Amino acid sequence: MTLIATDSKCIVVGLGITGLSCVRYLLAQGKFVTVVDSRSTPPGMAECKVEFPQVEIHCGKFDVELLCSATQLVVSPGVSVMEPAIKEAQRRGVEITGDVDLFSHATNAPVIAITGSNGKSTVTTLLAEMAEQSGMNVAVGGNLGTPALDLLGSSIELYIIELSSFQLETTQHLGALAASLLNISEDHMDRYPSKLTYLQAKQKIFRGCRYVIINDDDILSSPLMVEGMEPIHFGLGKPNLKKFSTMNDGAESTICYGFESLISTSEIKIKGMHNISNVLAALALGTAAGIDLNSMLATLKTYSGLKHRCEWVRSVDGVDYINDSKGTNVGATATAIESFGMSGNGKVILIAGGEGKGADFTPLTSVLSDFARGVVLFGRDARQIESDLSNVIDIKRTGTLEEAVSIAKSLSEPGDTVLMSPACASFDMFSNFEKRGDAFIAVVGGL
Ligand code: UMA
Ligand code: ADP
Repeated sequence: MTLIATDSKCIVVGLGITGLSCVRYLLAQGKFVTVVDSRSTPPGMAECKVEFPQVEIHCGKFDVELLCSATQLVVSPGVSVMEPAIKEAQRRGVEITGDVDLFSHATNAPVIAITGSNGKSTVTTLLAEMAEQSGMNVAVGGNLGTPALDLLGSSIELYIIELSSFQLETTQHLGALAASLLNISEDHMDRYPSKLTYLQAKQKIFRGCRYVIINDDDILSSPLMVEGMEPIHFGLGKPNLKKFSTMNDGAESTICYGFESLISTSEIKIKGMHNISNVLAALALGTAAGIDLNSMLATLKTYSGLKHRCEWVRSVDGVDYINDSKGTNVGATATAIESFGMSGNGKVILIAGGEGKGADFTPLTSVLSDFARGVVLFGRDARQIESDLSNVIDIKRTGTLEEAVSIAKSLSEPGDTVLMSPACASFDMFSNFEKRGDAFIAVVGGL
């Protein structure tokens, strides 16, 4: 006989991959589950109908009374908790939660959690590779791709999850073994009324956390420390006790812990100062997780980074073409321009544009005037970006990525770098950043 806990009614809000993972998990817990999605045909609908024919699915505008009839709303990351129907349900006493809360209640195994405006996927995957190389049975996912609930397994020794501000909005208590807010720069301003609200969502990662991994280069990465929390620091600045940083004796630069050198930066496969910062974060998180130091250092010599992140594509007529399609906010793009501007012999020609997410692009002006020869803009918000950057540099605007690459080529000189780092989401023209990166690679391949 199956026992059904009919005292509670869970409504899953959103039927993408997260919504599906929540339905699957809640039904296995014996809960009564209904699904709502404001889209007319949400991507998970067909699968849900086949796998769980007993679950009611309501599509279209959220029905406030329906949401208020729930005991619990399990809200997907794509839906803001500020959505009026959700606010109203909350006002009437309905519990608001999300998949990450459900996940953290469901496991006793240690969880390492990573958020930040940039570098999340790099740190998450690097740390996962370190843990695997040390022989641990790890599960890795979250915002990276696999919803947290789909990672659950009885033999998992360590969970490593990347979390977005969207996922953290609904996370009341994570209780991670170690957590890090890698850095903060403006993003998702179409979802948040201010940078402060975005930061407040990110800071929720530290709730109930044991080891707090603090970036000394970004003051906003640190929470208000409470009893039971232990800090481990990292940063590109001066070495210190209990800190992962870098030392330079003139001849070589090394990664160090405290005042002890661990590995020369020249031995690390991923390049650029932002990646050194990512390496330091991974070492600090790995130390908190008890991963063997030698395994971590060995991984640094082999981990080659993820596709679409400052990825070298090809050299044509002495010009390097770089795919940074995952550069989807101003902070990431500024970092990429600086990184290639400082390391290359020539100048950068930036290809940018897409869905601007309400961002202010003016912070790009100083790095562009220092390192760029020109900017080529494409996509929906090209005009707004142009007006934010006006008078700084030679700007061209065009309709397609093909034309953008061709214009960038005509502007370039030997030694230059053509960098596609859009500072924008891709959804105006592509289904995701991977498709945009692949399109760039294909166009560059045809030059
Ligand atoms: N949507 C509606 N109505 C709804 C529900 C969703 O219009 O009722 C829209 C959302 O506005 C969004 C889209 O549908 O544009 C997808 O939302 P979702 O919550 O169904 O998303 P999932 O398919 O479950 O994927 C989510 C994350 N997506 C978002 O946060 C938008 C994925 O991160 C994540 O990999 C996945 O869960 C597993 O954890 C993607 C992402 O773009 C890669 N993340 C943002 C980023 O990295 O910048 C935060
Ligand atoms: P996220 O998962 O947070 O989007 P990724 O690791 O996928 O971050 O990197 C996306 C882009 O962000 C990179 O291609 C690079 O341009 C930039 N980036 C990566 N790490 C950092 C960092 N530590 N600081 C600033 N920018 C970074």
